[in-house]
Amino acid sequence: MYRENYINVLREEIVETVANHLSPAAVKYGYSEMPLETNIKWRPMVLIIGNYSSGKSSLINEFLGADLQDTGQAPTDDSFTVLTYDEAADEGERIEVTEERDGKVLLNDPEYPFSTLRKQGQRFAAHFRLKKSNSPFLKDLAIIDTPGMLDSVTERDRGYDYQEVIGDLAQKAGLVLVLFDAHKAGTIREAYKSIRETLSAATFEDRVIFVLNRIDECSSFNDLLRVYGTLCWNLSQITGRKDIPMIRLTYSPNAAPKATGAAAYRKAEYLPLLENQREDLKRAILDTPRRQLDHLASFVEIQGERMIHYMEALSSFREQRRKFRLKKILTGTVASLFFGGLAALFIMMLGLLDPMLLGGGSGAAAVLFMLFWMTYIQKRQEAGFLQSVVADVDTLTDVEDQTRKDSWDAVREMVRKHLEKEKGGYSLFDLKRELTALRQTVEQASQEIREAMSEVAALSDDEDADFDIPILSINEISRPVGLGEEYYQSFRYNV
Ligand SMILES: Nc1nc2c(ncn2[C@@H]2O[C@H](COP(=O)(O)OP(=O)(O)OP(=O)(O)O)[C@@H](O)[C@H]2O)c(=O)[nH]1
Ligand SMILES: [Mg+2]
Repeated sequence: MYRENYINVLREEIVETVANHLSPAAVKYGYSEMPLETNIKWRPMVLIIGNYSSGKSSLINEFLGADLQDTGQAPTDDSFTVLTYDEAADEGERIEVTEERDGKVLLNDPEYPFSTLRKQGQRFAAHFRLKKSNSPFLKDLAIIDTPGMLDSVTERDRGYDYQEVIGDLAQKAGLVLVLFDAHKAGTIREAYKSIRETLSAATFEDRVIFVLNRIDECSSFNDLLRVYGTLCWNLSQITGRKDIPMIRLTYSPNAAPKATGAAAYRKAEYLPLLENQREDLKRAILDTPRRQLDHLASFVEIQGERMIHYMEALSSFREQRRKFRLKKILTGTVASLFFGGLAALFIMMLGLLDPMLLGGGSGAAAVLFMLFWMTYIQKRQEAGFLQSVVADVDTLTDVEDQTRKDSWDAVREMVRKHLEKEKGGYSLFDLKRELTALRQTVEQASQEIREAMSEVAALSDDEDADFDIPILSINEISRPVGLGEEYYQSFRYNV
């Protein structure tokens, strides 16, 4: 219990760190439209995807200990269902659905992390819902049951972008189970592609578990081996890799028809050997909160690194523009002086040699020219400068190693779009100050999170202790919204 609580508190603290120390600058400088914690603020989630009738809902019911999800032959359920724990419900009662919420509430209530799916529209909202239950399995995690995958032609009729929804949910999830049934493995290709594209390569292996389900339907052990072999081959085709990911083999005893006679005897020979696979799978699912912590720790490091790179590029743009401006002002001044000289010459040629007239005339000409230079010529040159930087944003940064290259790849387009839209209209002074603060925050937070994580690894379940002390001291430093001077000072003197 202690370990679970520690994990929960640590998760909340990491989310708080992101919300207080990363999000304000992320939103202010257009690094992210939504606060960065939108995707990670809720409970750890397990996303279950797979072909239709691959037994997703049956397996979920098996784990939850009651038939909370509809199951059936042929495509049964075309909705995304979030199953979560009802803190208010009585645990001793029969396991059941205690409350339901529809998609609109889920997409609009800031308590939930699904606002990013609003853009999928009405049809999606109508196929999205939440069920609360008193199943103890859900105490520290939520499960998302998904509509079965169909072939790609039928997918287009859904009225929302199915692949995009899967990709979005996979990003929020701490664990993704990809289910296959013995008969069809091919239709998984597109969903696989979308999760491969949205999940970072660093966490992909740790985040996805492949499951061959309904193995009780194989007619013999040999048949199971054949099915397994086919799935491995299909997976290597889909993933484009020679090494096969680990595949768990399981089935849902409650969904499997009770076989009798010779068939039962045949099945009995291999099924008992594989019972432990379902237990392993269950353990892996229950370990999602701990896995999620790993993701959150790398989330802070990766997002921090990228944000720093992003803000460095914006800062570099303003530095370059300042140099460009100075150069142009200098050129303008020289040109104005020259123009003033020309005016003096012209006045002299007219035979007007009064020194007051000469001085006044040439001075006025110089000032007028300078005004013209500043308001027209220089403006145009600056627009040209902005365009040339936007066309080649790589000039804004050095990518000296692979880590920098990766973070630059992730933010390059964002930098370009931001410059194009905002045209550098932000205060360089504020930006630099916030960048310094961000560097310190990311360094301190990463270190504290790593330390707390090794404490989690060392904790055993039955340890009993009090821990109302905040785990991450970085959260003691409060930050007023808008990252004003006050914040900066308090940060400086506290760290
Ligand atoms: N023999 C056997 N049948 C199963 C197993 N799991 C599910 N079934 C049956 O397969 C059918 C489909 O199961 P569901 O759990 O509805 O599958 P699903 O993946 O949720 O399907 P959709 O929601 O329609 O995509 C049902 O009739 C189940 O009873 C299993 O492990 N063994
Ligand atoms: Mg289902």
